[in-house]
Amino acid sequence: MLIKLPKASDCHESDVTPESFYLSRRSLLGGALAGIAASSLPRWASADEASRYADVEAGRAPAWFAEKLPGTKWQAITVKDEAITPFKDATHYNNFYEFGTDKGDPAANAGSLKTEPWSVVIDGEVAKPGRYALEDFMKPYQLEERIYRLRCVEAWSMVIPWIGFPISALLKQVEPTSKAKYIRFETLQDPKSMPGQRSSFGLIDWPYIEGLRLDEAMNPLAILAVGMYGRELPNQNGAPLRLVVPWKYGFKSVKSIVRISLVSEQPKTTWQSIAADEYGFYANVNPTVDHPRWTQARERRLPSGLFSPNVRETQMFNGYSDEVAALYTGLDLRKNY
Ligand SMILES: Nc1nc2c(c(=O)[nH]1)N[C@H]1C(S)=C(S)[C@@H](COP(=O)(O)O)O[C@H]1N2
Ligand SMILES: [Mo]
Repeated sequence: MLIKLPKASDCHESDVTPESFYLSRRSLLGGALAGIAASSLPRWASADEASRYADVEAGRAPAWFAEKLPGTKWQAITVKDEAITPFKDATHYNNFYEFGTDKGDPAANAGSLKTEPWSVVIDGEVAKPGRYALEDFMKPYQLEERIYRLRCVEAWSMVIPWIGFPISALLKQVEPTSKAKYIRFETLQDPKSMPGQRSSFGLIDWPYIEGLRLDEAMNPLAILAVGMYGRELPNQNGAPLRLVVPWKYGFKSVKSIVRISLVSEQPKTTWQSIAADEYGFYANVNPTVDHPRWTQARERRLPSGLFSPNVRETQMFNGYSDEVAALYTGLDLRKNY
């Protein structure tokens, strides 16, 4: 993100596909292209799920995901009048430093990540700590599709259809004690499969850590995602389990989670440790508080090309003020950036 000190103007237009198009496959169903389209779909997908998004690359969904997917509550929350970012852009323009610092590195390198078997540890201030195989961990939760804006602190944005479940449902299961004030998330640490963790480039103290205040985690918009675009998460997007908090800068949405801890003190997060004056704990999207090195008033919505830069005004809390502003009454958002 900032290790290479990019400026807001540092837009690698060649990284994105200017002419990428988004088209619901629904409109193709029954048409001449339907047969071709269907062949590129995940093997488990029913015709209905198959028709949901265009140009979705086939995945290899774990059995638990394939079983749960048909029960998904589709478009439980969505955005109005904003096009969904093409699958190709959402999966080839990524930040996942464990796999390299260039936007194309995660797509190129994350194939080495082994997501099955996967286990998640729940610990800290909870009545029910434990280590769970992911398929058991997921059992209590009904999947929901949430179409959210994603705003990176680097001033680009996308609209992504996630599949996941609210963190509040997890907290109900694990029962935080009265001492729990924050929730801390930890990414896998595995230098064997994550080239970024073995590079000499030593700014980041792995594993990647993020956190939320408990009331933020309880907000209905905060989810743990296991899928996107009607399929399981591609590795580069944080398979098999990642956080999504749409009113905060993207770096809060930690990927490939192996440990979730309820804690009494505010966790020290990865980006805070690297540059506390640039990346705060809150990291709420805020067009009126600039990053020390660039403005946050505007963003580039991907796909964005040289001749159609697709710049838009950034919205307070990324457009989710109605849902989340009350969490911050009385808090100085200039100090608590
Ligand atoms: N473990 C881990 N999680 C991470 C990152 C990372 O480098 N490592 N990058 C963050 C940043 S800066 C952003 S913008 C989002 C990008 O998510 P996406 O690639 O799925 O769009 O992931 C976040 N989660
Ligand atoms: Mo980001």
